[in-house]
Order: sequence, then C-alpha cells, then structure tokens
Amino acid sequence: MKISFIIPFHNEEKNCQPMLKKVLEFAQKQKFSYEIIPVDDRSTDKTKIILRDFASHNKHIKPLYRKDDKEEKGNTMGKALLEGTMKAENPIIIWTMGDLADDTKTYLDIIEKINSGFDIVFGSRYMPGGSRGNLDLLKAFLSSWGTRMAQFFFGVPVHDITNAFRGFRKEIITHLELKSTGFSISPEFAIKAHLAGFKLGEVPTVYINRVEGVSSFKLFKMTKNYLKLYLDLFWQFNILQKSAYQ
Ligand SMILES: Nc1nc2c(ncn2[C@@H]2O[C@H](COP(=O)(O)OP(=O)(O)OP(=O)(O)O)[C@@H](O)[C@H]2O)c(=O)[nH]1
Ligand SMILES: [Mg+2]
Repeated sequence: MKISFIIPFHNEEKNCQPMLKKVLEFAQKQKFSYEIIPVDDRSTDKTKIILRDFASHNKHIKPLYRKDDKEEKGNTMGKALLEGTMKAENPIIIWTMGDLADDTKTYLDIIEKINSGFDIVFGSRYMPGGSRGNLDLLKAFLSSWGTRMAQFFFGVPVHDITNAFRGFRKEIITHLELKSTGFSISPEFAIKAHLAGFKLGEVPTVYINRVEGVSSFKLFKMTKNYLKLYLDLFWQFNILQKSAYQ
C-alpha cells in the first residue's frame, strides 16, 4: 500500500511537530510505504524551521515551501493542497490538517474504503457515528449547511464536504478542473468529483478544534466564497449543460 499525506501549514509552530509525529507514528505502525508532504505558505513563525529540521532527519518528509507570490495575499490552502497532491508519488492521497483537527483513527477507515472501490472518501462529522466535537456552533451550522446545499443542488451523496479531511485516488484529480485557491477547494473538489461520475464515500470522524495557533478561517469571506462557488457550479452544470442538449 502506497500513501501520500498532504498537510497544509500556515503559522502552525505549536502544532507542526506533534502533527508530523502523529502521522509518522500512524504510517510506521501500519507498515505502509508512505511519504508526508507538508505544504507551507507564508509562515512567519517557526513552522518552516521545524519542517526543515524534520525533513533533514527523515526521508519520508518532503516539505514544499510555496513561493510568496505577490498576488497571493489571502488564504491559499486550496493551492497548497493541489500543489502537494501534484508532487505526490503515491496512488492514494490523504489530505489532513496541520492544526491536529483530524482523528488519526479515521486514516485507516478512509484507506480501507478506497481499497473497497470508492474514488474519494470523506472524513465525515455529520454522518451517524461522526461528531463535530468541540467545533463551535456557528461554524458547525454553516459547514453542515454547506453540504446540505450541495446535496440539494447537485445530489452529492455524502454528509460532509466542507471538511478538507479526505482520501482519494490521485488519478481522479487529473480529470477535474479545480479552480478554488482557498478553503472552497473542499466543496469544489467533492461536487466536481460527483458530477464527473466518481464514487464518493464517507467514514465517521470526530473533529478536534484547534488548541494552539490562530485560525485562518474568515466566516464572512468563507460564506461568500461558498455561495459564489455553488452558484457558478449550478449555472455551469444545470443551466449551461441542459441548454446544450435542447
Ligand atoms: N499552506 C497553507 N495552509 C493553510 C493556509 N491557511 C490555513 N492553512 C492550514 O490549513 C489548515 C486548516 O486551516 P485552519 O486555520 O485550521 O482553518 P479552520 O480549520 O477552518 O479553522 P480553525 O481550525 O477553527 O482554526 C491548517 O493546518 C492551517 O495551518 C494557507 O493559506 N496555506
Ligand atoms: Mg482547523
């Protein structure tokens, strides 16, 4: 089994080391062939130094330090995840967050489900058995509604597509034209994969709210970006495609 873990980091000096240790421990225990690709953007704290140090002692850790592009001022987690995925050498990819939000126990369930024939498998907080843990109520409400809207408008068959935590066959991403640069990458990837006919699955996970570090999440901007994404996709796939066949 060959797995690539992609982990986005932005100013996570307190979480970076425990996160890498957590993934390393899991991968070594399972005896996978694995690589870990931390992707850093514009960190101004010690994140980069910690990543460099880890990488110099472990050949499985292959960090990417994204260039400080002048146009890239805001959140670029989407670009980071996509670039990390493109660099990955293994056929199964896991996106897992650098602030320790994802339960390690879920990794194995995701991998098993992919091996049973699913193309993309989500760590789901909102399916039976999953939990939003200590995530605050407003964020939980918005993130669950983000998926409900995608279920309603696009027939997405899973319960949590706003969580970036997921695993997938690397090959599928080469068939999708993903444009989101920030957090919207999570629903965009899910909706486009579904509309392209890929098989979506989910496994329950328990979300762990960050204890250390500062959130990059901006509620108003995020809500606006999600709504814009859904409108664009709805227009593209329901209106334009239907009219093409009339
Ligand atoms: N490479 C990269 N990583 C980012 C960027 N913004 C956030 N991240 C990382 O992406 C992950 C998710 O971002 P968070 O800030 O935790 O966003 P969130 O989970 O919605 O919010 P909280 O957990 O409540 O803080 C974390 O590991 C961040 O360090 C970015 O612009 N580039
Ligand atoms: Mg987080």
